[in-house]
Amino acid sequence: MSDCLFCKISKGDIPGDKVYEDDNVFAFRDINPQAPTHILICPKKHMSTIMDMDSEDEPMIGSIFSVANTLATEMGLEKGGFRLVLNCGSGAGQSVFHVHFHLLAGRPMKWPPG
Ligand code: IU
Repeated sequence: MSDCLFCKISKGDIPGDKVYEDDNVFAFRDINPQAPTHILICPKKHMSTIMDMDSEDEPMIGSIFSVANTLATEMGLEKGGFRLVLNCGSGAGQSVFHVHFHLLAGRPMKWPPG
């Protein structure tokens, strides 16, 4: 989508600190980190929220979990634990309307989230 910030980061039209990219998924460091490690893992396909998903998107969403696994392994996050979070809708805290998972690690996490 032409006016989507994360689509522009995906295409390299605006800078992002990318840590992973393949044909379907990209990941970059959050500009306003909420933990020592805070990465956003996104599909390249533009979807505003997961409510835009259909069944053909299931493999791609599965790939996002594989990417989280790969990054957590590479970055040594498993021992301390990490959180994978998706906000759906402004009421849940979503502010950028391109589907993304937050990978957060490096500090104690509380439950429930605020
Ligand atoms: P949210 O779940 O939609 O609230 O998450 C959006 C995230 O995108 C949030 O953590 C922002 O700090 C982050 N972000 C970014 O990394 N780069 C940007 O240019 C903008 C937002 I705008």
